Amino acid sequence: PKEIFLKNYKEPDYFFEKVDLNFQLGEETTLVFSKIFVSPRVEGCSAPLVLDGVDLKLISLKVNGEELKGDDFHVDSRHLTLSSPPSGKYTLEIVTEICPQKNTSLEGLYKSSGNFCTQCEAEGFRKITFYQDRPDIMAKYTCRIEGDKSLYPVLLSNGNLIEQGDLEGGKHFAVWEDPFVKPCYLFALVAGQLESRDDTFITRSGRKVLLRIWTPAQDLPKTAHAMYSLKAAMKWDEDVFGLEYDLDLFNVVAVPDFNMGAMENKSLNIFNSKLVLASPETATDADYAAILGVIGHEYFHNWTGNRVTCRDWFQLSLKEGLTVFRDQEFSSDMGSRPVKRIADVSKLRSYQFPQDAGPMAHPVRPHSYIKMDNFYTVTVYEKGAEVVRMYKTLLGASGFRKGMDLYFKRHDGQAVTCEDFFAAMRDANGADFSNFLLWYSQAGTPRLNVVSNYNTEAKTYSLKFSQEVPPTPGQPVKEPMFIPVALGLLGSDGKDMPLSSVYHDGALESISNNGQPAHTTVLRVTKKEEVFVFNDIPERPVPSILRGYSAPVRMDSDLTDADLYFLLANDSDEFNRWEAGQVLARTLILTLVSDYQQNKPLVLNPQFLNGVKSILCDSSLDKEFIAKAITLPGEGEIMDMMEVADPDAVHAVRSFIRKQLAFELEDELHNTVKNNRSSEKYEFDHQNLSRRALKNTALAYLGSLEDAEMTELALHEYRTSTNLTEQFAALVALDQIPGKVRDEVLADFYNKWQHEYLVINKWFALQAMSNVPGNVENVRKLLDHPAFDLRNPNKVYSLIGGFCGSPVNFHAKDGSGYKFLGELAVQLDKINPQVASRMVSAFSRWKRYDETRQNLAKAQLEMILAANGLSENVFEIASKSLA
Ligand code: HT7
Ligand code: ZN
Repeated sequence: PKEIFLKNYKEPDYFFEKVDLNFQLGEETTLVFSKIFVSPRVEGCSAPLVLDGVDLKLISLKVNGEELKGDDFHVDSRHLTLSSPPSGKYTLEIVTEICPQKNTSLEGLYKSSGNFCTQCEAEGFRKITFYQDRPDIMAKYTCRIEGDKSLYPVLLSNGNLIEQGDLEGGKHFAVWEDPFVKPCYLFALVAGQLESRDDTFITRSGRKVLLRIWTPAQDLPKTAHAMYSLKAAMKWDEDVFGLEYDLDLFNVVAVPDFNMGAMENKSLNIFNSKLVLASPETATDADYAAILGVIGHEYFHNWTGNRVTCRDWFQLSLKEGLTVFRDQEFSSDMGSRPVKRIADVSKLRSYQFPQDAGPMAHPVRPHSYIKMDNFYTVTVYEKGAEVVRMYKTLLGASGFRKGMDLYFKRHDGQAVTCEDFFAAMRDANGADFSNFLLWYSQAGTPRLNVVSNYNTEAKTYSLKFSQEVPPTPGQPVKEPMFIPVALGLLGSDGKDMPLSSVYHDGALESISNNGQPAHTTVLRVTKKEEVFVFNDIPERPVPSILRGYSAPVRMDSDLTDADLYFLLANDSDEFNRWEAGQVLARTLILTLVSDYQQNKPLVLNPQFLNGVKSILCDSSLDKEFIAKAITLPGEGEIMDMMEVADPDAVHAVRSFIRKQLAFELEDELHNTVKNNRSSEKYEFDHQNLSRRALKNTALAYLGSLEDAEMTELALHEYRTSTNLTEQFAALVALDQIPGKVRDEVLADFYNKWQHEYLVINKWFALQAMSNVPGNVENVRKLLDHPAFDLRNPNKVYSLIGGFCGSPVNFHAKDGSGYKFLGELAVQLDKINPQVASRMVSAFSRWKRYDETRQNLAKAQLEMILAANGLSENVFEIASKSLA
């Protein structure tokens, strides 16, 4: 397979100004007619025109209306080449035949539950017709769709509907015109039996926009929350960024078969139905929150991605990092900002940090790829969002807004690069960002070390920062990064000290907040080693460093346990309050893991117990915050910090701590469950979801006690709950207690929800993630369950993905978990390479484990690589993992 490099980017020789598409949808095959208006970038260009095309049958090819003869062009399995196209402007007319019914890869045009739909990002358009399938080719499109009227009563594409009517033979047609230029990855077509929930939104300039959410008729009642989310997102983007929607119609379609979460096609967003459909009985609070965030995310792409797009796929974070940042901010404003920040940072630590430390580590802007689909990663998305967040931390909200305004002013309608975004932020603010661009090019999570010193006589407090960026594949040596460190200093009264000046780099810098001393300041750490000295500090403070997690780094400091307990109790920055508890928990778990490995008895530190108790019982705190603060760091996060990851020891220790906490705090936890039961009808608002979050966290702790009383309590919650959030939490609590009750309740849940496929996916995931010894056999049986289907990505992610995410059974020492994944990956690759490669990623950190596990995982990767007809997707992940 061919590797593609950023450094080899070349502007296209030809632009496409306009594209007219015509689809004749059929039951066996579909015909695609395309008419492209080509113009050379440089007058007189005589370079060959190379079009991408995969799995296409060429029926006819005309240039300026004349059919081309065989020796005027060349077709192979990937390209159609015109070796000497006309000079100047010309039209190209291409007819291709495709088979959407046989397309199980779910890219290009395919069928999902009887309906036609498309997925063109990143390189799916080449499976529809021959085209320059690259994002810097921006054209205006029209799309005519013809199909059977009874089978496909609804025909949708991008832009405005300009014509529709009936045809002979029970067929009908629709013509859509998109007035905005777009790259082909934003093209979309949907045809099928769908109904819509309609609403309107009046933009701030007074335009009326019709909003339509399309699903099969029976699911329409479950689209209310998605519609609410869409309207909230439209309003938020106007309020916060001054960005208004630009067409009179916005369509959202929910489909059950989709490789990712959703797709921002211009004015025709296509969604995985799990991110649209919700009712209190069939979706949890987490689902409601995900719908809010992803509906927002796709809508926000209309400006950050569609109006201004990426020059090439290496720039993916330009649109994804920025849009994730925007959806994070949206969700923060709609709920609790600190809790959202905690959730986002936890995700970064659990998934992105391990990726940044493994064989697939790549910069936010990768240097090369074999298959672009493999680079829709937590690094590009989540770390990319952290990079955008750092601009805001450095510039403040108004400076950031100025930068965004300039970005749109300069680049509307263009395909641009990460440097263009950087330049807009810099120029709009006259800012000095020194080496900030390294965040785009250097992979690896920087390590930041902080040493403090208080000088009692001089009343100065110094912080010495040193940083190191670890080597990653292809990047053995790194330069120091620009790390914004948001910082506050707490006095012994627990309050923030006023900060007026800091001595740094031979100069005294004043710290002011509109003329007043500040309580938080942002230090610019740019060198390998650097000292900041604060003056007029009356007593030794406790520093609150990296407030709000101001940079995506791993930080070590000389804070003592006493300092951390002090921060846990007093920090005005809620993120750092939570963080202090997490640092204490991580240290505790790692200490006990070492005891466990040496067969020493495990003992819970009483100070830690008291810390958890005081948080649990502090009625002044937000309940959702309490739920987060009493939750221990995940097993993956802990393993990521170990020299040699030991899944059994980490699981045993984490379970021990949970059980001890539950035992010691049984009364408090019991009261928490009792006092937070639902009495009224389900509402997805902060007060109610916080209450449910705390209740469910307490119930999960109690479930770990595995005794009859707790089983009874969880059963009671299971039976009396009126919403899935609480019912499923009760099921999770019961799932921890092996035995008859667990089996009965799992069967009951299936019987109750068997007609709700999204709920059944949760049932698959729960069983897949179970720590019951030898669970691989149960998972194998579930593969044959009538509700399971290897062709449906959601089911694969639930069952196979769920299993691979469970440290105990996936990493079973007998290799049974690895064997299971190896076999399935090969099978799945024949159906859907994108999904298969995502599953194979579970092997990528195999070198982190002991020798026995390493050998077993390596053998599976080698077996996968030796498989016949392996896709490029899986090849890239498996070969890079082995390297
Ligand atoms: N921009 C969308 C990316 C996407 C995608 C990429 C590869 C293969 C399938 C895909 N489906 C959607 C989603 C987003 O980030 O908004
Ligand atoms: Zn996106």
